[in-house]
This record gives sequence, structure tokens and C-alpha cells, in this order.
Amino acid sequence: MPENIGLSDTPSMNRRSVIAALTLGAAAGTASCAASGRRTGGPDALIPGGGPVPGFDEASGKFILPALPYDVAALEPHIDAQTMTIHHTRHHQGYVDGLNRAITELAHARDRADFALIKHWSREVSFHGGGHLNHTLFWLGMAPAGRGGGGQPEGALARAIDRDFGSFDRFKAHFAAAANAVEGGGWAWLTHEPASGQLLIVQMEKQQDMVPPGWKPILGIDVWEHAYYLKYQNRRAEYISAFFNIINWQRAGAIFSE
Ligand code: MN3
Repeated sequence: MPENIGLSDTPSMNRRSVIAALTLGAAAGTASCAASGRRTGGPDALIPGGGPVPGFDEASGKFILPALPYDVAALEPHIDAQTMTIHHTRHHQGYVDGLNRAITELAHARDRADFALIKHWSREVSFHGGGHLNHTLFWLGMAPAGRGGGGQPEGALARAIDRDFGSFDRFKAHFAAAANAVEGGGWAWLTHEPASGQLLIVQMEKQQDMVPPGWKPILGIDVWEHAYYLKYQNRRAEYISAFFNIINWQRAGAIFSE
């Protein structure tokens, strides 16, 4: 995802600062990251003053699983604790591991000057890198209902939603329909298209397909079955409806205005 929906137009942004920009919105709450000595954010931080950066460990040079910014049960009843635990510690960890593995394999390929598997490992970087960043953004994009989650956007983002969708209710119906109609595993994202300045809702297939480069991800919902099946089974629309109770609109607004 870094290349698909990167947050910055700054050519000098490297991998780390992209991740910093993508993940700092609610990172002030990830105390365990600070405790473990991971690097702190630079000028690309979404929250003034920066904060600990989840998702990459400077010391080891490896991607890591960021701590959740809230307790695993904090989003109940909309997302249950068991789903959160499995989703975070199994699925998201799998993307982290897959990304690290693919990067290592590509280094080995360069060492050997053997690019027979270049298509496979390049795709693995894209898929698992997308999975890592998508999930990091997803956790940070939610907050407990009534304690930062739910309600409606305010300020510039609210005005842009009214301008581009007609009203918040029309946006909500559009976003929910897009998410509900994703075929197989994927996401729906509210994005900012930089050339026109419009907000556009797009589907993402798998973890990386169909979001154009440079489009800023403002709000995303994971509609892979692993995100909801334990609680909602086949009722994806109920899960999407519940998601609106836990959207962290303050963070979405900060990303939009950044
Ligand atoms: Mn997922």
C-alpha cells in the first residue's frame, strides 16, 4: 500500500517517513511502543508534536506489529474481543511477517543475481505491505463508541463530504454500499484525490489492488471475512453499519487536513 495510497507528495519521503505519516494519527495512545524504545515521529507526524511510530522498528530494520491503541474489548459490541485478538495477533502479524520475508528474499535475489522469482516476491511485498499498512490505519481509524468513536466528522472534512457527496447521510449510504459490494477479500476507502481535490470512495481488492498511487487514505473498512465473520457471519451489512459507531472522525479529519 505505500505506493498505492501513500499520504505524501514529498519526493524525499522514504519508507519510514511514509509509515510515520500513515500511522501517527492516534499513535499517542500506543504507550507500549514508546516503552519499547521505538523511534518517534518526525515532521510528517499527523499529530503536532509527533509520537511513537507503530509498525517499524528502527533498531532491527524490520516491520513489527503495532500495539492496538485501545483494549481488544474496547470496540465491543460492534467488534468483539475475540475477532480483534485474532485479527490483530494472527492476521495482521501474518502480513508483517510476510512483508519482512519478501524483502529479505528480494535482497537474496539481488545477491545471487537470480530473479527467477521476481514476480512472486515483488507481489508479496505489495500484498503484505498493503496488509500491514491497511491494518495499522484501520486500528487507528477506530475508537470506542462515545469515547472518540462514532458521530459525524466536523470542520473541513465535514464540509468536503457535504460538497462531494451532498450530505453526510448520502456519503454514509455510498460508503456502506461500496464496502458491502466488495467481492471476496478487500476494503472500502474514503480517499482524497490530489489532482482535483475531491473525496472519492473506492474499493480495494485484496490488500493492494485498485487504489491509485498518491490517493490519500482517509478512512477504510476491512471487509475480509476475518474482520467480522465470528460475530456477524454472512451479515456483512450489519458489520458495516456497526462500524459507523466506532469511526474515529477526529483522526480522519486530521488526515484530511494534513
Ligand atoms: Mn484484515
